[in-house]
Amino acid sequence: MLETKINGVNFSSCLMNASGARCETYDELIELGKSKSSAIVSKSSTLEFRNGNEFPRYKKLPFGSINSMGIPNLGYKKYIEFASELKKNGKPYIVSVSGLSESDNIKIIKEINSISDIDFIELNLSCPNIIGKPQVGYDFIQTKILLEKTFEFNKKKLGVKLPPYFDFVHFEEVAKILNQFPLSFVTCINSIGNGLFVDIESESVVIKPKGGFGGIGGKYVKPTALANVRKFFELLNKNIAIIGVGGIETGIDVFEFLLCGASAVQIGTTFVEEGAKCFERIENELREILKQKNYKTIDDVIGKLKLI
Ligand code: RRO
Repeated sequence: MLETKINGVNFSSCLMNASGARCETYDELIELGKSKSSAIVSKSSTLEFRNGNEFPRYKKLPFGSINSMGIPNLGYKKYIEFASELKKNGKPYIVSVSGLSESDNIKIIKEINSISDIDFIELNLSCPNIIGKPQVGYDFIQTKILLEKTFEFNKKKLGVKLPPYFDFVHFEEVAKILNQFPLSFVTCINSIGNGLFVDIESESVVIKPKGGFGGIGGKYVKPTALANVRKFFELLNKNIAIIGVGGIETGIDVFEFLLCGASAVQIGTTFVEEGAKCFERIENELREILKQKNYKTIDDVIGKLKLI
């Protein structure tokens, strides 16, 4: 009932973790393997190990979260090394790549191309938290050049993780670029970059890096995430699947993303706060709402949002 397929690869359900949430260490990835997440998505990886930004760098907020992690990760070689063990779970293994430069991205993607136990690359074009580095996805020329260089050699199934867009002209410009490449999927959205939360009691910011500015996730971003999924569903070639992320807490939230055109969804803030049991709970809630509405499979729901 909840199975989905992305570029010929079967997923036992449409629910998986979002990159960044509890997926940095070997133990966290093994736990994802044992959970009901239908895939294992790694933390965004860079050429070398990174400690990330200063603490505190993540804070739960009343309706979501703010983070400025700064890509703490083990370095891409470790996520390659873990692949054969992680594949024993039989789930797709998706390695997120967020090189600090175009040449870093190309080098990492080249190496992953020869690793058969990695099913997909999720190329992150949207990390908002590296000081002095703009989000690649907001620079359309740089995005196009990176994808051109990647697909000169890339044979691995590859998707891109996008920042949120807010303007119809920007959606059209980005979609025109993405449609030129054999992408397996787009994941939208990454956190809304450079939000600010104020703690009234201490009269201060709540995270240390970048003067308190950080990526906003959770309920705050759900309408923006749904809008991005919907717009890209309208504009992208039908062979590019859409993975929705942003503020999913319940099965009803997933149902909304499916209606807007997502073939799968990823869970970030809720997974951080609730742990791996969230996948089973949300799966059960989704099954319940599909039953109530007499849907047999999620394919009957995907993209069927009605206009009034
Ligand atoms: O590590 C981070 O600071 C981070 C990344 Br790579 C990302 O893509 N999105 C985010 O909210 N934080």
